Amino acid sequence: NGCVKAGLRGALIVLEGCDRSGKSTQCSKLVERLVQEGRQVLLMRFPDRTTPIGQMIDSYLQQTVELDDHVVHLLFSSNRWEAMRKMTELLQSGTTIIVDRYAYSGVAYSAAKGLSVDWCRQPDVGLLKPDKVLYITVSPEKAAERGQFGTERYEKLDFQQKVNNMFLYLKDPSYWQTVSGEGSIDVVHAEIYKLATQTIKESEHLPLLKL
Ligand code: DGP
Ligand code: NA
Ligand code: NA
Repeated sequence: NGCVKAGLRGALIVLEGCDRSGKSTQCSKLVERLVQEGRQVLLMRFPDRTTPIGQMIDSYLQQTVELDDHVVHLLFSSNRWEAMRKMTELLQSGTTIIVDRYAYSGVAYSAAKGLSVDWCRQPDVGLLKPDKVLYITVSPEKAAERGQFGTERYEKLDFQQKVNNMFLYLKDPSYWQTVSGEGSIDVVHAEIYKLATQTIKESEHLPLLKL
């Protein structure tokens, strides 16, 4: 029934989307349900603002410091790299990891500022490759209606439109699936739950890959 089985690895499942797409709500709901079912599951998010690098990123996002766009890009990537050893061990020991944002946010947000996509991809080469990316789409107008938009750097309608376009450009149909985030929380959850449980099942015998 999907509970812990000896020797099987966990799946790496990433939720991506623009700000206010409902990603974080959906990540929590998904993890809560999988845990209730008795599965070995962990929720992670990037940026992880708790590490020293994450604290620099947090200051940048809260607009209390200014940093060069390249520097910020490398900090976000470093923040993912510092979690790789732990993530690899967890996956190999059978824990599924649900991740709120990953390297695709890294490229989408930095390339939306005008940095080259090729340059942006390089620091993330070698990170663990997700088994599935679930891209939650909400029109930027709808996202902006959801409140609190505009308190952090990047949370502006025209910039979010650029980010959304970059995500669509980066989307790799071989392991990405798009989920409409415009329905009710429960409707969106049902779709994400279905795709996530399929992915857990399909990944258990596959090798871990790298970006
Ligand atoms: P969140 O805590 O998920 O709302 O993310 C904070 C903000 O940081 C959000 O606007 C998206 C942006 N972001 C997340 N990851 C990256 C990244 O790797 N690079 C850049 N430039 N921005 C990112
Ligand atoms: Na945000
Ligand atoms: Na969020």
